[in-house]
Amino acid sequence: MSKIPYIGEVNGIKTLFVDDRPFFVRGGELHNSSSSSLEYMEEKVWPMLRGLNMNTVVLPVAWENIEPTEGGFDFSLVDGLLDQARREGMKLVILWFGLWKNSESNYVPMWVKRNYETYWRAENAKGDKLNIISPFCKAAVEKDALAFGKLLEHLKDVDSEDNTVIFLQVENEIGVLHSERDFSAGAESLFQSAVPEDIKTLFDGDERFPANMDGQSWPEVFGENACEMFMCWGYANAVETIVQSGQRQYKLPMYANAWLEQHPWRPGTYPCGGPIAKMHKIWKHCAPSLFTFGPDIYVPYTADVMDEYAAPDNPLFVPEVRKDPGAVSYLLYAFGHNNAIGVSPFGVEDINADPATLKKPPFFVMMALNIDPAAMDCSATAPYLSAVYGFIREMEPLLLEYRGTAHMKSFVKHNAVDDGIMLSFEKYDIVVNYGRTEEKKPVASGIIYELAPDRFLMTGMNYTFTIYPKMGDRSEVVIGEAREGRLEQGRFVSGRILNGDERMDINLGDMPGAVSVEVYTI
Ligand code: N0T
Repeated sequence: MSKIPYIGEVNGIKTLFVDDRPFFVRGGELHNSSSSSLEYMEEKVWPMLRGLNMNTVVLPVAWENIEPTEGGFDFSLVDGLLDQARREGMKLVILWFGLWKNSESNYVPMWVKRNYETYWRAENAKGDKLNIISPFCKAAVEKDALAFGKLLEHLKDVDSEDNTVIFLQVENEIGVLHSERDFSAGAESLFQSAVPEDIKTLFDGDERFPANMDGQSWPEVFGENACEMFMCWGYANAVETIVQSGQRQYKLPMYANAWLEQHPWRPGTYPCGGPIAKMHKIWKHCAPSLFTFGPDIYVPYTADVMDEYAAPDNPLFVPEVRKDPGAVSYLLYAFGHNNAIGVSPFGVEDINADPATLKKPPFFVMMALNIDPAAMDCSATAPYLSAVYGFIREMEPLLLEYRGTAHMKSFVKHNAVDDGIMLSFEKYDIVVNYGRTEEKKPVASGIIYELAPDRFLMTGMNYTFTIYPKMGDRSEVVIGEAREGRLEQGRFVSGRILNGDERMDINLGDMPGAVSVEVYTI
């Protein structure tokens, strides 16, 4: 048996290890229904993924796929997906669509759907049943946990030699939609009961809440935050039960993903109770077996979300992000700035598909997300995604060596009016000038390595740069030698020496590239 994938550290930075070596996930997530059919995968998915320089496919395995009748487990679909992935040389991140998928309970088996008395639903304030099994329904959580345990037991049997599955997502975009919380009788009695000791201790000293919480209920203690905190507590406890059941069988790393807190910003308009950034404290406390909470990013302020979710105790994994050419730039930034475990554009099989066959996202979704429809167009993405993923692969040794040091700095153009950044290094300051944002092109982004005080490696796309002395230093900085080139397993392979006219106009173009620069002062 080879070593099971795990989250370890390199230079103090949380890193995924597969086969005991650091592994950067260059992923893509499939549409929800693709992996429910092996034939569909063969015809419409795998051929579309070739040539993109991906190393990982993120795909759903649903409870209804593996336990069609109660206690009757069938892993033929899972086995088929594993075989196909191995043949394609891809790793898998499995999305466990159990009790909850985008809030609702649509992926539970029919025998669970029909038995709404045992597996009771959450309710809105008016007492209408929602299509969401309540996280406070112990019977349902136990059944999900049992099925998930069986899945992990099976993976241990069939995959512990190959490590095809590198980690799993548990449920999908959890939380109550269309209601600010679960008002069912089962939830209500807990909501009105005293806040549990551990939660009181967790928020001890938080000035938003009363100093003495003894014997007080959720609304008494947490006021207008009560609904969301209460639902987080309910969901996170349920998820921890499910995760533990799986990890008892086979201890693969696991995470949960979040539908962001976004327009129109009220809990219930986005799923209430999910692991959004401001709820990480309670989620981390109640679901400590998860290694991270990943953001699903469709909003235009992509880099801000990455920055918000990346934290020392929350290594960045982006399970879903837009896949237009502009968004490709953020993938480089995620590794360069946020030390990401991995990234994964959503619906990645569309990238190589005939654009005429693709469904457009509904207009109201685009409106709600404040996204220009052009920004969702992925018809021009393939060459850029392929190049950026190839580039990241060849950069891995540099990332591993320089991450966490002051000798590596990464940037991305945050929005159309963002025109650059000044980066401070030991002997020089470098001003990066971002290129214009153009439709169907990557936006400016890059990583600059300070290889020695006088030597820099500029990588990325769509920018120019000026190297200045430190403020107050009156010397003149001159580029002594500039070379264009490419990266190969962490080494710079030189192409032309850029002198003469070319030296006056050094820039990084639309495709990710590398320029090495040595300066001197006069
Ligand atoms: C995502 C994806 C998939 C009115 C949507 C995004 C995926 C799920 N949800 O294509 O269904 O499985 O995780 C939610 C963002 C919606 C904003 C709508 C505003």
